[in-house]
Amino acid sequence: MRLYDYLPSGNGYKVRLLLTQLGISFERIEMDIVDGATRNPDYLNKNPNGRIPLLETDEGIHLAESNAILFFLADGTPMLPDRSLDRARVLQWMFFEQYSHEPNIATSRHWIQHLELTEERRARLEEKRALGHEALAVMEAHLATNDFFVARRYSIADIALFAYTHVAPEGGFDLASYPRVRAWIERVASQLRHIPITQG
Ligand SMILES: N[C@@H](CCC(=O)N[C@@H](CS)C(=O)NCC(=O)O)C(=O)O
Repeated sequence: MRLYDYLPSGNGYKVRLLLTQLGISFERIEMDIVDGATRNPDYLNKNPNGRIPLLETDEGIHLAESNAILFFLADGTPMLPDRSLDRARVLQWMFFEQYSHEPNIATSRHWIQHLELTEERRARLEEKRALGHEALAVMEAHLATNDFFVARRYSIADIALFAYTHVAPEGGFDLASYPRVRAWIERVASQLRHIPITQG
């Protein structure tokens, strides 16, 4: 199993974390995305969308999109519930993550940490800040009556949301007014075989 990855990426981290917690050994290939490493013809043959993470199985099959990779790897393990409604709820939270959370919180972090803050980006950051806080408020409300996102236990829905939530302050999001989100971050970080985002 091979994972095309980029260490600061939360999307890559989701897969690294799940592989580690499932005890699956893998080779990690670091791609310098800021330098355009995912846009060369060789890599585009593997993933025409030119992004990490990308999973390469021992049979040579390629699978892109972090949450699709989580779903594939977790199937048949305790990290993905069996009941169809619970599986749909996992997808519900993973689509929420990709539409309402990641484009605002992860993108702000990437721009602030790695890219030049042009006037245009500064203006768009303001908009992303408001939308990112809306997503955090949705999470805070759900966690008022739940310890985890689905089926009252740790699953890939938590991994998908944890990846960029726990580093949200690096994107300018103060988590002080989200005490339940902060308690959930602690719960996720205390799961067996947890690794930090900085660990390859
Ligand atoms: N929806 C995709 C997003 C993947 C993505 O945006 N990857 C970024 C790093 S987090 C990337 O590879 N960017 C490089 C580029 O766009 O050239 C997923 O969840 O995997």
